[in-house]
Parts: sequence; C-alpha cells; structure tokens
Amino acid sequence: MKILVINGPNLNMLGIREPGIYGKNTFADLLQLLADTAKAENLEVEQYQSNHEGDLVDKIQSAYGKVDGIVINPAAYTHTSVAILDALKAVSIPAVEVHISDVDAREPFRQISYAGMACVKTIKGHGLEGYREAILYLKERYGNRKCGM
Ligand code: CA2
Repeated sequence: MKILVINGPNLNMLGIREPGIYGKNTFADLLQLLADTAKAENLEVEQYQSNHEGDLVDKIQSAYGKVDGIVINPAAYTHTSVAILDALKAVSIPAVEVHISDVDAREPFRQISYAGMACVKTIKGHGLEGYREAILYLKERYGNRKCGM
C-alpha cells in the first residue's frame, strides 16, 4: 500500500515558533515519525510539502492511479482553497485530513475546512501523532484495495 502525505504552507517551520499551539516538535521530527510508521506498518509512505497552492494541486493530481491513500494537512489553505478540494474530489483517492492543533478551539475562520469536505476522516488536535493515526486508519480501512478500486 502506498500513502502520500501532503503538508501545506509553513509546516516546514514547525518547532521554530508557536510551540504553545503546535508543540515543540520540528518538521524533521514529523519526517522521522512518518519513516518509522512506514517501516513498522510495512507501507510505502511518501511525504511532500509546499508553500504553494498550485504545487499542492499538482501533487494531488499526480497521485491519480499511483497512490492508495492520502493524508493531507493543507495548513492555511484548509480554510480557503476550493482548488485543493476539487483536486481531492477529482482523484477520488481516500484522504484523511490532519491538523496538529485543535482548529475547532481556535479562531472562527479556522473552523471552515474546504479540503475536509472531500476527506473520509478528520483528525485534529492530536499533535504529530495525528499523522500516524491517519496512516493507520487508511491501512485498516483501505489496505487491501488496489489503486483506483
Ligand atoms: O493545526 C494545523 O495543523 C494547521 O493546519 C496548521 C496551520 C494553520 O494555518 C491551520 O489553521 C491549522 C499552520 C501551519 C504552520 O504554521 C506555523 C506557524 C508558526 C510557526 C511554525 C508553523
């Protein structure tokens, strides 16, 4: 099973500021968590991060027919991007939305998620562990399917 993990703008800055909201872990820690999870679960896990909306759309499109599940944290684009929502709908790959912070407990504008409308599940407020939970969910629910089925 191949899972694509997509991270949006500024997530590469994790651990540098705002530890009260996002924790002390760095982006390198997230990459390590993904590598450890892939090894432990015998999965292929690819990570992609971009600060650019169109690049995120391109990456989602490129997954069509090649990836069995998507874990996506669109970061700020969560709350603005119909383009990312449409891309997720277009490829129709099971996707889980992850947010490190509990967006429901923050500013009202963070309580709208466009990407989430195309996702089978949302995990929020579990820190970096939310990514592991999302991967395990996709494995458990879709692990025996082939791409595009
Ligand atoms: O909680 C999440 O995972 C978010 O997707 C993170 C986004 C935010 O815009 C969403 O509302 C919720 C922010 C990504 C990282 O932002 C940083 C800000 C300061 C220092 C380091 C990272």
